[in-house]
Amino acid sequence: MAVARGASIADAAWLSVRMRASRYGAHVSGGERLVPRRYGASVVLELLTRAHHASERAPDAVTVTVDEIESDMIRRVPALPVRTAHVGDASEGRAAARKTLREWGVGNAAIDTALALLTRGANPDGGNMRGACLLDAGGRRVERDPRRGVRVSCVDMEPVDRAWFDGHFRGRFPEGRFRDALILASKSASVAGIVAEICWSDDPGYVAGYVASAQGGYVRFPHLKERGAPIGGRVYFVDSDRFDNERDTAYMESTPVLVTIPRRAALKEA
Ligand code: WAQ
Ligand code: MG
Repeated sequence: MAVARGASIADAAWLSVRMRASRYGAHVSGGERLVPRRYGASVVLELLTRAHHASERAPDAVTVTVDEIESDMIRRVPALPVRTAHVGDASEGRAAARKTLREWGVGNAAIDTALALLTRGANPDGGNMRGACLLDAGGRRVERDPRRGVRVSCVDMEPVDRAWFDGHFRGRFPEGRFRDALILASKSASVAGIVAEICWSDDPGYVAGYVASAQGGYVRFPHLKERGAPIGGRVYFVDSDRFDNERDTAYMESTPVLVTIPRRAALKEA
């Protein structure tokens, strides 16, 4: 391999680092990063630390997987523009989220199903899923494994943009959940067959959520569930005519993508 003077072979590749934590076999938390190789060790440590602190439920098993990624395999997609819809409580938030999804062309039947799944827990065995549900226009689940769902992975923010983002939002969003959610939403919105998404956290203390789409961007709602509720999740609304389940699921789970911030001004006021 040819390496430029001053660089080292160890810098030539990137690493996809994935973490999943469980307790008695049930999903507790997860995380995904895509970083230059030299950050690998510190990112593994960061995800392990997160596994043990991210949730009120202590995990009894944590798996960290590290895969090498050639830099020329990585695609870049722009971060979705962001706005906040100011709502006073969860029911106002859900009504506003529904209205936004309707404007983006999602039908009431699919929205009803999504809200019901995210409220009671989308896992057929009960509780949270590790990944996301896929719903077609009729509200039918089309993900291949409804227990696991689709886990968007092999994705991160371009390091220089991530550093800017964290500096800019440290005060308002110290936990990094907004950043992590924007990264996942931006990758998913780059799939032509995904019409929109809705998400809120399974963390009982984190009540904000969002809807997102390629056409409308990332719309945050400071309240999308009741405080204390331990159930959350993600639902992608797909257009079955354009969504190729096998190809697009493979893209979401394993095509390396870096989310870039082409215009910082578009995020500053989020
Ligand atoms: N791919 C697919 N689904 C995922 C992924 C992933 N990489 N990560 C989490 N999920 C699913 C899974 O079912 C979780 O139970 C659920 O989403 C919630 O995950 O702007 O923190 O990590 O401040 O708890 C929204 C940010 C935060 C709102 C969402 O989600 C804002 C959050 P959590
Ligand atoms: Mg969580």
